[in-house]
Amino acid sequence: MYVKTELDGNCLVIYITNPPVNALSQAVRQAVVDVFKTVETNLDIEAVILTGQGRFFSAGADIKEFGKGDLLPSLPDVLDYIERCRLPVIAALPGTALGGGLEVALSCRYRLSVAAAKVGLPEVNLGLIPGAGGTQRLPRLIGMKKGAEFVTSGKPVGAKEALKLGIIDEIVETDLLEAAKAFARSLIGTTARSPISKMGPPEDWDKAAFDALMAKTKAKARGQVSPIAALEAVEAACTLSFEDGLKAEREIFKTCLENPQRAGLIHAFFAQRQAKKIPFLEAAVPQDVKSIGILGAGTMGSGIAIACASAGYDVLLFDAHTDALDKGITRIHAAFDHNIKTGRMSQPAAHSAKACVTPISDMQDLADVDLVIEAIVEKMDVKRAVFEQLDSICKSDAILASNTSYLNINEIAAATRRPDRVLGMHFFSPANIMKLLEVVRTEKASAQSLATAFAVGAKLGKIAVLSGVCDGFIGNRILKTYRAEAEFLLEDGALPQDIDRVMREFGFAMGPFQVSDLAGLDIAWHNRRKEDSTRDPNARYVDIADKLYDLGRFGQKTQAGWYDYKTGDRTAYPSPLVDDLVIAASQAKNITRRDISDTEILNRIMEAMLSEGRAILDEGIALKASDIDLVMIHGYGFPKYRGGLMFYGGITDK
Ligand code: 3H9
Repeated sequence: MYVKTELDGNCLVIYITNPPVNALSQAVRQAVVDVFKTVETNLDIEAVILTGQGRFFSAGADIKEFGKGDLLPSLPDVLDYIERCRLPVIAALPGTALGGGLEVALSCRYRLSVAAAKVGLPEVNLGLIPGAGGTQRLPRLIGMKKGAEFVTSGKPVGAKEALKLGIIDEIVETDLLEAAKAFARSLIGTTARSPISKMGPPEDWDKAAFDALMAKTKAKARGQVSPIAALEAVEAACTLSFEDGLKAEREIFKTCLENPQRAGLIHAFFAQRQAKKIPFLEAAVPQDVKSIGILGAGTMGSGIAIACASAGYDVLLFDAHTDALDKGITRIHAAFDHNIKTGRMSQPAAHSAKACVTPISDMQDLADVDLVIEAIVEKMDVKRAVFEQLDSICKSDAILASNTSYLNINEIAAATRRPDRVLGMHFFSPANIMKLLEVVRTEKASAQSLATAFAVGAKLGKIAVLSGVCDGFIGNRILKTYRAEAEFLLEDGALPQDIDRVMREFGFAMGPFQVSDLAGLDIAWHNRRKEDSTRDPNARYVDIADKLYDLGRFGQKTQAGWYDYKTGDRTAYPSPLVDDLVIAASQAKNITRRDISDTEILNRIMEAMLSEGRAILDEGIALKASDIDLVMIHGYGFPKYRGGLMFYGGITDK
């Protein structure tokens, strides 16, 4: 049953009934059309309400149906039935209406909602544009500028904002359906307002303003086509009749549907949902976590503290050095103040988050916390000593997590008497912004401990992915092969600026050498020295970065690294000195430099990463190929519209 109806006197309530989110699958569309046909013939019905069963009005078209051909009736056909209905249809939103869900609501004559409802057109995030009149109706209703914002950002707004914009006519604080019925009955015998399709084009249409918006959208899209396509459809709404605009929208929608970016983005959407589905954690009940101790008030520890406090956890921030602790607290407060300034957080929310963070200089104060996240120096002996100490201080059921980027957490766990409650929670810098969290499964970690880490990750708004223990876990291990191959390419004939350009054109925000200049060549140099004793002496080692370090070229911080920089200017200028160094490095190894095409650069880097990805899968470090995709997208800037590394390489989960 995809639609349920209830007749209350002369008022028909139609419920979309397709749990969990009332997606508008073919069966739902057919059922809605069938009901509307009966409305036409049953003249006892004098008022019609369309609503959703449960907490969603509808999350839009059924994403699983894309790419499966035309499954009739189409959503635009359904909207046609609703709009042409002999009675004015009232949409009653019991919760969220997204994409096609909002388009359905916009085809109704009036819209009422609960206060918790959200509305939005997020199709752009799936590589699509609204394809059932959303780009034509919404700008007519709320104007070109606001309409453009909706379709290009894909961000939903709350009911209050929707009311202000005129998307919703009324927020109902009492019983939604009773209010909707009363509203519908009050219309009987009156002339209802015209449908949105009969409204004139947006009054704020301004070609110059639109062109500026398009230029901004193109710059921001970085290779993704859907935001630009969505804006083109808005232009059609402003310059064509409704019917012609609808045709233009349909054409643009179809082009997006066939673009591989749509498949990549939809893969990423489902990958995110799949990452939570871990067979051996299904039965585990997460522990209750209210308070979190964070060890280390450096950049990473402070970022984690901001994320935890923003999510409402009580945070005890420990650092053995008073200076570092003071700096950490200052950094945290500055971040919350910045959030207020930029409108990301309300003043009361930021103040209460600030109040959640308590600085402590005595580790004994961690005795009662539910979870500890350690973010101190990357030295095994120091970490083992700290975990041994934590083990004796913290209550017996507290979970102890390390934020190490590459150390063997099994060894850290072995320093405690609770190895089942020790695991990795690897955040990415800045930890309050970056979405990725690698939850690292140690040999003895219990299902409950891992489930708890996932639950905390979800509360922090992170995309948590399970990783096994290995050097660098999933992400840094792949990153290492990326960097290594980029450096091999240098010796073989490419220059840093060639490689960086190719990777930017592929969709990364920055190339590997720009990233290296940003992160600091000195830090990477120290990391390499730690690996000297264990590195395979027969492995190919490129020493150009060491030579740059010797010259004091540490990257942006010294205004010289792989590139040259000017004061107050972060532009990376290719450096003749670095070019000479690169050429000299090839000569020193008797490598004859040759022209390396852009295609070779891309293919070699991708193949190096893919080969590591395959090994990570084979070894069981990642459970699924799509988990690797998520790590690369959300931790390393792999373009989401390409679906992630493994998807790009044609490797998907069975
Ligand atoms: C569109 O409408 C195009 C039209 O303009 C034109 C057409 C011609 N379809 O995220 P959750 C599943 S494009 C199918 O874990 P939450 C999801 O996979 C669409 N399935 O819950 C998951 O399944 P499972 C535009 C969907 O509460 C389950 O529902 N709409 C759809 O954290 C629960 O999802 C969007 O882009 C769907 N549309 O978040 C909205 N949506 O249990 C996309 C969800 O098997 N959806 N599922 O893993 C979302 O943003 C979130 O899912 C939502 C709920 C906010 C709705």
